[in-house]
Amino acid sequence: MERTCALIGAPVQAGASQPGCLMGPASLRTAGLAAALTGLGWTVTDLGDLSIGDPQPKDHSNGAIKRLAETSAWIETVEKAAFDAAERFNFPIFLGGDHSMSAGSVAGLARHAAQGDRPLFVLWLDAHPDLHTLQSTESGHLHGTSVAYFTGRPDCEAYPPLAVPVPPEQVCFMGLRSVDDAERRRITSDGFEAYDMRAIDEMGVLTPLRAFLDRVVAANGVLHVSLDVDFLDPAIAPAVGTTVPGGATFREAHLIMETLHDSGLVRSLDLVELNPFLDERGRTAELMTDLAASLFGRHIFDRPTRSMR
Ligand code: NNH
Ligand code: MN
Ligand code: MN
Ligand code: MN
Repeated sequence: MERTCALIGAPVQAGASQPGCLMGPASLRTAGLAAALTGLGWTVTDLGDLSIGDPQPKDHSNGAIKRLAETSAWIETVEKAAFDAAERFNFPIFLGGDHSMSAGSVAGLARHAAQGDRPLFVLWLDAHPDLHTLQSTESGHLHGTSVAYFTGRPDCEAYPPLAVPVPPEQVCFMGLRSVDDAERRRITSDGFEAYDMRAIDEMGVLTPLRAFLDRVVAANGVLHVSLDVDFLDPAIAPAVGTTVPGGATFREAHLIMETLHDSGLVRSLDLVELNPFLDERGRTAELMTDLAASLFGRHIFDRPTRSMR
């Protein structure tokens, strides 16, 4: 199999509660992401950073919303870049940037997967489900709206039109521990697969992950992974504006990545919400890089894999 990987920087911070994610792509590059993947046998092409022009201001009836025009422009730009990268490379990695960029990456990847008649599944590793619409967000921070957008929920019409929505049943949340009321209602009513931190405490990460991967295989799907820094416990990953105590441990996160690698199902990755201004001597950037390396096949010992494909 050809192993070509593209790095695409999306220095977007308009959707976050505080500035700093702008520096995320640079920090991940500094941590040695490209070299780590090259060392694992991948041909890595760094496509540099995307940018948007100066968008026209956009008003919205929800007065809480912050920086709608910029976020919208980023979604449109990242959507196109994701579609193109999936066309040209086996494995695009999107370097954030706040999580609003995943509204664009997932939308573009879903459009590409549909062209090949494959359903796109999404593993959303995050303390938050990011399921607010433009009506329901109270904070107005638009990084909390990505999943609502790419699953095609109403009340996201101020964003760019969505070509191919991802059905909620094809989305799996792991690591949830900060869920707003409107989001909780949608998770139960819309058929998302959702594992909160209590579920991980009780079962570990493998049982839920394998249940989801079995569904991806059964549907002949392709899988996208969206990794928000705040999925991880703040004790090991301090570089994020929205730390929530009680997150995934170092080994839980690596075991997820190792298992995803063995599955052979993953075709793309977002590394998002890294705020290098809040990091400690680059440790969060290094951890995110090491987690990506595990997803790309770095391992301790060889072992017979529970091969899925
Ligand atoms: N649900 C909150 C909001 O909408 C928090 C979202 N923040 C995130 N999401 N970091 O991953 O404001
Ligand atoms: Mn193609
Ligand atoms: Mn998020
Ligand atoms: Mn989050």
